Amino acid sequence: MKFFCYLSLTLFTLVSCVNESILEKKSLRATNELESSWQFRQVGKEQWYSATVPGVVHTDLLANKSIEDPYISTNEKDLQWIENESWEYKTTFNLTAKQLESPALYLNFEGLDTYAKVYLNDMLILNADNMFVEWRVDIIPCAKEGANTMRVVFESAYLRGIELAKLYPKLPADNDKGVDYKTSVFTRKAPYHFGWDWGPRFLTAGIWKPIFIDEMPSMIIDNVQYIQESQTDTLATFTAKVTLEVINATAGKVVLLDSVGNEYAATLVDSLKVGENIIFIPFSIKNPKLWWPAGMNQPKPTLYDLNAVLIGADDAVYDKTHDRLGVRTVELVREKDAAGESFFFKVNGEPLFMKGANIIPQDMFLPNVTKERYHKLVDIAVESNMNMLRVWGGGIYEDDDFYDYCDEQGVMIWQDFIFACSFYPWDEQFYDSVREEARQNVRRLRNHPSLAVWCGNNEIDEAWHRWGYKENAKDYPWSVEDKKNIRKGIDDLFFDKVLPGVLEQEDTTRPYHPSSPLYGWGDSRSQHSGDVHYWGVFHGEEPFSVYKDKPGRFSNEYGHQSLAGYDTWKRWFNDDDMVYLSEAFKVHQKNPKGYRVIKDYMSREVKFDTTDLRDYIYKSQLVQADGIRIAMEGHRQNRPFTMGSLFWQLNDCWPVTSWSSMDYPYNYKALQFFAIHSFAPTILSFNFMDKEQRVELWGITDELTDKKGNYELSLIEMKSGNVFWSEKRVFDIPANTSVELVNKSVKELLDGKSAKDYVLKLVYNIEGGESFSKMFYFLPYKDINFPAPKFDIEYVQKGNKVEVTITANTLLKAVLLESDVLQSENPTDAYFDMYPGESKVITLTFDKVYTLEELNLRVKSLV
Ligand code: BMA
Repeated sequence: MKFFCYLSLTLFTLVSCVNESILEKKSLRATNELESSWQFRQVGKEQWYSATVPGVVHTDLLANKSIEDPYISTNEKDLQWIENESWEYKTTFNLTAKQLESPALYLNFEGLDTYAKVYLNDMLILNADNMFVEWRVDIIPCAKEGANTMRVVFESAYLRGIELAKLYPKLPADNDKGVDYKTSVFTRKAPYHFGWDWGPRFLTAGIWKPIFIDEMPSMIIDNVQYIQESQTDTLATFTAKVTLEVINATAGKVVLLDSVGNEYAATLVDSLKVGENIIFIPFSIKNPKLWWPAGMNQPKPTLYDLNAVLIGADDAVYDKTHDRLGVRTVELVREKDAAGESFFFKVNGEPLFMKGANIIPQDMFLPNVTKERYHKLVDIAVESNMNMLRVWGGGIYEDDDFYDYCDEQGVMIWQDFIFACSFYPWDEQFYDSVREEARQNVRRLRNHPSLAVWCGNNEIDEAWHRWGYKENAKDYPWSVEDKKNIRKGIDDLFFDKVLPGVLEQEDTTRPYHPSSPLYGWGDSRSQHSGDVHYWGVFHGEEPFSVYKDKPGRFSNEYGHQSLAGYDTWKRWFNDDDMVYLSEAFKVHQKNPKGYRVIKDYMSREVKFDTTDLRDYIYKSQLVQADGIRIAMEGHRQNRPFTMGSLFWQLNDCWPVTSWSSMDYPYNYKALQFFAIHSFAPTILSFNFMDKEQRVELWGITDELTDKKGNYELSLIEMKSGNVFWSEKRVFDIPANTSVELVNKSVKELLDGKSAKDYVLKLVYNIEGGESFSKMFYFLPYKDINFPAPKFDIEYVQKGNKVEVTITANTLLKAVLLESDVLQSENPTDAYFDMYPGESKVITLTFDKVYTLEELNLRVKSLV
């Protein structure tokens, strides 16, 4: 039942009165995590084993040494039996008479993966079927004082998926992605668990999020939405939409307080009804400090603590919530223009270029993803000068810790709902489950200032229009009716009904984009309208230079594969796996084209020999990084036509050959080091127009102030460093723009010198900021006569760190410091070029102190 209490009823606005004591008061609502000793077993077997909650069956089996580590070597293949079984978890917990006297006593399951029957004292209390939903059950009817036993029985999601699939025409099992869509789309379980083109198949089951005992007083705060109404330099106004759940109360006061108890506003309601009561409370923040994304040369994002406290007529505190607000506006500007339709974000009224990457879940076994790991991921994004991450629709809605930290660090989030690359059921029962999932997750995430846009799904509209299913009567013998139904499912879920309906109710403050991208990359409209996933490079096997010709308006997926680092493989592979194309390497490459595409692109750029695995890996990473740099910087050069560049993909979920810029869990590939520079707020950037044989130099800044500086461009001989010609200039880049500084033909630049032996050297200084150097090579590396590398090297050991100073005597291309001991952190830099005479200090970190003999440090570079 809904009951709206408007402010006109009774309102106190007790500005600047301090209410610290309210914040300190204990709430009558008590939640306790159920951490009691859990056990689990395979259904049908006698033996119980100890279990960890939150957890999943794979990690419990591993902890009990019942299986080998799923990530090692070819173990994935041997562990597929787990998904066919049912698994049972049990525990015993005590309840007191006082707890049982609560107006309601709930068990809150924050997440069950996925088909779970929950029994309390042998009574069925819950039948769960969606891993993205939080379940809540009042246990008073079947709980007792003293010991209570709870059992949770998980049925195989795969077998359930097969049963559900029988009710529908055959839906795509896209071999291109190696994904078992035919069962995954019927189950509301993380799609990537069923396998993806960078992920193994592990259909986990288990209590993947905490369980709480929730002692309810007679009324609670069910949820609060903070809606920003207006923003000026002197005032930001908000409305708090507070939803109370009342079991048995008639009056209550909601007070909004800051972190030290200063009151923003308070509302007394004296006509509460049993059930849902919605209260609107306006309040304001004077002289607000704005929330800005990272990398704008703005202060760290400001967050305002908002505590909502529910106080009863007896003056007791019944319930509290805590949120942190950011004062900011975010608009997604999609306007028709001469070229097509724009797609860019305006933050606080400023059009901002979005730089970043797509993320996938950080692990196959989600309970392993801790708060620290979320922080690490976001820290890396910020260090890499990213201001946006896309939470991709084949994974999960991430944990609160992730969004909290993005709020703090100024990383904007593009949030897909969890649907990807296929077609989903079109019946009301499925829609209801999705509605509940969406409603809960929107409520959970909508107060985060970092959340910039909701997106219905990944590539589903594109799949319908362009992936050939509906034309492929042989594999998909769909009747006219089937096709109508499948399209109706897409329209209902994403365009017309289900998700738009939930957002209409729960969050109208953000833009909604029904399906990403707007048009598929093979459709020419994708180049001038909306967001684009440009896969002509890699999947279409076009050259990297196409990135410059086809930058799109907002490029939110593009990528190229490389192998994980040598040390990463060493960690997860046995010695005899460490051979190119060994069975283990094949198991850890899920792209159906195997290693062929990587190899083909490498042959275009470098000389290599697959028998030297270390060298092959190093070059695969260099080729990936160079290719993606063309896109990252090309997109930025092309602003304001192009206003976003999010590459595919930042992270991996296990050790694998993939499109990632760092391998599992956080080892930087060459691409990560390149991203740090290519996404830096202000850069000078080369562009090679290969058809015209011209070289451009661009000045780009995303900062909101004009940038000045100077640069020296010279043609040098790689072997000696001798300067053939050189010019010094100052530059001036107006705020938030890119400008062309140089545009010359290769002929003019080389002036008779050989492209095999000469290189353009650029050194630039940004006024009041940093200095950079970079090279431009006129030919693919395989055609260049790199000189035999000559350098001086010095080491200074500081505990477990080694500072390495390298001074180049010849040009050094793509320098990587290798060692015999695994580094425990990423080096401070790698894959950089050095011109003759240049010195650079790199710090390496190890888990303890080693002698230089043990480390056996080596300088690798491209020859
Ligand atoms: C994109 C993503 C993923 C996939 C990636 C690489 O389209 O949406 O489905 O992993 O391509 O193929």
